[in-house]
Amino acid sequence: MSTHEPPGQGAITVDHLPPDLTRALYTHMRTARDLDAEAVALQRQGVFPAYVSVRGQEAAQVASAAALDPSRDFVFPTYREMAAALAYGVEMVAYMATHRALWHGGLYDVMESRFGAINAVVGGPVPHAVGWAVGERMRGGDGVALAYFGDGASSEGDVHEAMNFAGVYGAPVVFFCQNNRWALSVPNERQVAGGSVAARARGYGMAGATVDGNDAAAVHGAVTEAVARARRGEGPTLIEALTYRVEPHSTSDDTGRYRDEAEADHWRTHRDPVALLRAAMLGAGHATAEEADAIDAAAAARAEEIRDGVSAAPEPDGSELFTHVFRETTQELTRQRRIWEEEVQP
Ligand SMILES: Cc1ncc(C[n+]2csc(CCOP(=O)(O)OP(=O)(O)O)c2C)c(N)n1
Ligand SMILES: [Mg+2]
Repeated sequence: MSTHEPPGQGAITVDHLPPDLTRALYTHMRTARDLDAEAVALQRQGVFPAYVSVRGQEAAQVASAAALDPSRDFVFPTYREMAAALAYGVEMVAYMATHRALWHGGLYDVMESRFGAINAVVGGPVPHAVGWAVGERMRGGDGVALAYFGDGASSEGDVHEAMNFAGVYGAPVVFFCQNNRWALSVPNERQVAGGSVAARARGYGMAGATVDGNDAAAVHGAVTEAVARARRGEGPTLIEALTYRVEPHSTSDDTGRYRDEAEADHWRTHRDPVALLRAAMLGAGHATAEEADAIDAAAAARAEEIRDGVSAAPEPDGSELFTHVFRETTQELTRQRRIWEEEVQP
């Protein structure tokens, strides 16, 4: 079995989830789906220099972030965690401003939102999460760190070191791998030796689990359990959520050069996490079709509002380029600033 045959090819169930939680997950996933489409359009219109789509990964991101407590936990994201940011309560105009490259690392407050800066270093958020978690324990707090990373990141040295360190110190971390089958143009079979990221947990002395990443209820259950374990002081967990990147790696990528689009179509048609959750929610009687339609309409309206907010955000003053590089500026930087003032500034 390939790592990408999900455990249940058919429907998912939310019978065991509280109705309000089911509706909240659906609302965030639906909003993320619409905002993602708006973001791709903004890139095409030249408002964003580039964008990385989360389409198809909404269940993995929303259900994992929703299992945390934003008042005491801390999230360490990659560049592809828009749906997690939304579900975690990050201010979304400020978050999306990062993709407009408006300011160093975006405009949202990392410390207040407890959602780290968007990190484009593959594997980079993982050691950061472990460092924070060890610090949190030394401080006597009961917060838990969640590190997002991809299947490609799982082969980075940083990730190995971070996991081993967390295992040795029993750090309160949830390592959440979104295995979306592709690391840019490299498929799992050329990236993940042994075929399973989750299986490596044993070697690091921690709990490991594989979960259907397109099943919001399954993801929420697995992360809730891992968070509770970490909070009890019983150490880290490695969760591998099997999902699929249905869009290109980024708006600059051309999937025609390396994959058969029939594979992506299969996931789009049969494993769409938003459609799966909607059907399960209606099937469980957690919402009526009219209520689901109302959520859809509200989600589209919110996505448009965020889009308009980020499009209208003012350009920063270009001189800020030089402001936060060094506490005391260097001669070279002063020279560059003078050239910028003379030649570039309108
Ligand atoms: C340390 C480092 N090496 C290489 C890159 C270039 N790069 C950007 S994204 C990417 C693929 C990452 O794949 P994965 O971890 O599976 O995440 P996904 O993009 O699928 O979400 C690579 C190689 C980088 N940004 N950082
Ligand atoms: Mg990947």
